[in-house]
Amino acid sequence: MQTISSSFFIPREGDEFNKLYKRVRIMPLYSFPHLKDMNLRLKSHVNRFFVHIDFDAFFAQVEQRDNPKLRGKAVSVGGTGGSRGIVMTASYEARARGVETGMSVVEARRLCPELISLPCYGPKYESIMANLQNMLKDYVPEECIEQYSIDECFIDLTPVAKNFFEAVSIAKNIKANLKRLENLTASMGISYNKTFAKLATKLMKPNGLTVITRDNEDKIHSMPVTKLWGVGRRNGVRMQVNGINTIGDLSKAPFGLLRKEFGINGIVFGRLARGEDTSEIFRKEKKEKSLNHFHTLSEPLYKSEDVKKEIRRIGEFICRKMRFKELVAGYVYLALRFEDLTYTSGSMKLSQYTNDDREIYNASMEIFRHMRKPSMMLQGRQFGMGVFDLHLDTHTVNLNLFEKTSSLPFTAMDKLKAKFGEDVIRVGIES
Ligand code: TTP
Ligand code: MG
Ligand code: MG
Repeated sequence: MQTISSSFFIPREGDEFNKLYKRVRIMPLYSFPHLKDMNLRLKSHVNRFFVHIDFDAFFAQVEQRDNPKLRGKAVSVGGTGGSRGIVMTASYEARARGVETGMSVVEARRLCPELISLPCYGPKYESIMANLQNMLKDYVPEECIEQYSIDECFIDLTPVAKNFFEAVSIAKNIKANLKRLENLTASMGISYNKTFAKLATKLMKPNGLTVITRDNEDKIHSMPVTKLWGVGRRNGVRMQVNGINTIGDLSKAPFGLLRKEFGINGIVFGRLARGEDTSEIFRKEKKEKSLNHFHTLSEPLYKSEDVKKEIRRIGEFICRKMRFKELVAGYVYLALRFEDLTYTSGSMKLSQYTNDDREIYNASMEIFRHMRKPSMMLQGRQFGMGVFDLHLDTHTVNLNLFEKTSSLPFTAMDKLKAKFGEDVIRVGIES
């Protein structure tokens, strides 16, 4: 996939602002490991290597990068660029003056009169994370990368690192590459589980890199318990009442007490504090793992020509469904049931995730070439076609806009089809 520099985006202000503001995802995609995410059967959870990356003063750092006049100054992002609004983040210079996330810009100005308040430009920040995700694919398979929030991700280095020494050298390489690619700094935490990696990142900011092994866990244990993900302010207060102030205290608390006070979450908190987070990389996938369409043919098929037409018709229908749901597929399959109820089918891995009519058609025709064909003597009675290994299309949608090869105007066609029916317009697939 092509990588575009995020500085490509030109900030827009005024009326556009509200729209852009809404596009920034503030909530994490995923909160914290649940009991169901823990692989409780995993016996050895110590020989794993996770890296957590979190950009430093993310939105503010990006704005300072793109406008040299803002460097070294107290800058906040959020609000309308004037005095209204809330501080989403502040540069380290502004933080030194007491400006914090969540303050109103008015309040922040009171603490720091020279504060420069800037509007937030969501698509730019999102594209930086997309570029980082893309870059990480040079280090590990995609399944080992988890985007956790707009400025954070986890990487499971277990398949590529034999020990902490190797994990650290890969992490350093990623850091240097990120600086080169985006000219931004991020802090990193490395540990044998995701929870400790995430906590480790907080230990050294900005531009830090902290390694937590079994031998220096006391660094994590001395952190306040409220730093643990999932322990909010309310839980934090209840823990303090029970004498649990640090993560170390939590790691020593009896499970009976934790269960009584916090229910099943208490057990999870206890395990996380003990370094027993056995959760894996979590990938955001849509529930629908497949989309398919089967139907009994009104007229039995026997000519390859007719099968071809059917493939095209159903393929377009499935692709339109995928585009509507913003999904892309990794596999396509085809099935044909004959009059004698025997059955032939085949599937194929697509060369890249797609919802493009032409690619699905070409792949399906390739499958068909290897399938048993209907004939006059044994006609096809039921036709089925489907796609699976579905993923959300976010990256492709954003980045394809900048690719040189023009894509077909599928969205416009989809609208026409929805209005006038499937046959109104057809792509010249067999070019
Ligand atoms: P954070 O990683 O929490 O903060 P940060 O990157 O600004 O600073 P740090 O160096 O401490 O990591 O959040 C990432 C971005 O998300 C942040 O730049 C602004 C945005 N954000 C919000 O819009 N609202 C919020 O409540 C928080 C916490 C962050
Ligand atoms: Mg950050
Ligand atoms: Mg963050």
